[in-house]
Amino acid sequence: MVTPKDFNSDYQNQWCPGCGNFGILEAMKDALATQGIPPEKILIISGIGQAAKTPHFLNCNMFHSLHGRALPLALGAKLANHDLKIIVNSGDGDCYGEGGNHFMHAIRRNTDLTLLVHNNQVYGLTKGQASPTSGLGMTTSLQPDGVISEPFNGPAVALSLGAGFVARGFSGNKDHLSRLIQKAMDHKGVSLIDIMQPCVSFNKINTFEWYKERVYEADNPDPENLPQAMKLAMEWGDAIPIGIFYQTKKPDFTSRIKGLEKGPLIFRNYDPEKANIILQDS
Ligand SMILES: Cc1ncc(C[n+]2csc(CCOP(=O)(O)OP(=O)(O)O)c2C)c(N)n1
Ligand code: SF4
Ligand SMILES: [Mg+2]
Repeated sequence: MVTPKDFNSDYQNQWCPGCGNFGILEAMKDALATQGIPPEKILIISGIGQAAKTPHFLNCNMFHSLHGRALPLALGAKLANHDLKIIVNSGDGDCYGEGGNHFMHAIRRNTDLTLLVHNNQVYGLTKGQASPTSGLGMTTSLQPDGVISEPFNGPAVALSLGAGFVARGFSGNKDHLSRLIQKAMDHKGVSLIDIMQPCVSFNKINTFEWYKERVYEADNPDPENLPQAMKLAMEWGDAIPIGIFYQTKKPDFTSRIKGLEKGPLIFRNYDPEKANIILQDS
């Protein structure tokens, strides 16, 4: 039997006390243990940022990569071994800003992975500058007159790009988030959970209290109804829905590749002579 404790790691955690990332970490341990997936069967990949430190604090295979570059690495790992369960932990800056291009193409390709975006609406690691999701008018050390650009809505963009699973979660509701993560991991193809994650040090607007007054649970009763999903994704302000906004089945990237039908590449024999022939011909 796998328990949440099996995922405890020895790395020293230096997130600020009270950070919303702790709720996400606990929800992940709970989800992985409830699913009974042993640590060695999971690969967690991240970019750079506070969110991207998450894999250090989980005892399983991990790759802490470059800013915005977790998704292409995940695609490479999936091509090498499409039996792996892959989770990507990314921040709002990492995924929607620096890695925005990869976000778009991971959805278009429908790479089979679960993408957890820790959305604290700031660049936490670099001390609180505005991120793509910061609200209009929010002041920061770098935006003393307030943010002047419209915030990026990850779930709405994912829906418009044809993502097969789109959800929003809240790090202050661990049980609900654990359920979302499990559903996302069961989904074949890319699954996005945009997680509202208070940054207690640098975001004094979108705090736990702010969210608790607004968040309500609302799965889309007809999960393939795209207009209804878009309505939920766009709802923001006095009331903010959390839940599964959209889910539909479609072939994932590796299942469309004929050469992978015989099983994962890592279990095949590597013949350097054949590779040399291709290299010489090219
Ligand atoms: C190519 C590159 N550009 C910029 C940085 C500096 N940098 C490190 S983390 C970060 C922002 C992280 O913000 P986010 O992804 O929202 O993560 P958070 O720390 O808020 O969890 C930036 C700009 C970097 N490390 N590499
Ligand atoms: S700076 Fe913000 S996101 Fe980073 S650990 Fe502290 S509270 Fe968490
Ligand atoms: Mg952030």
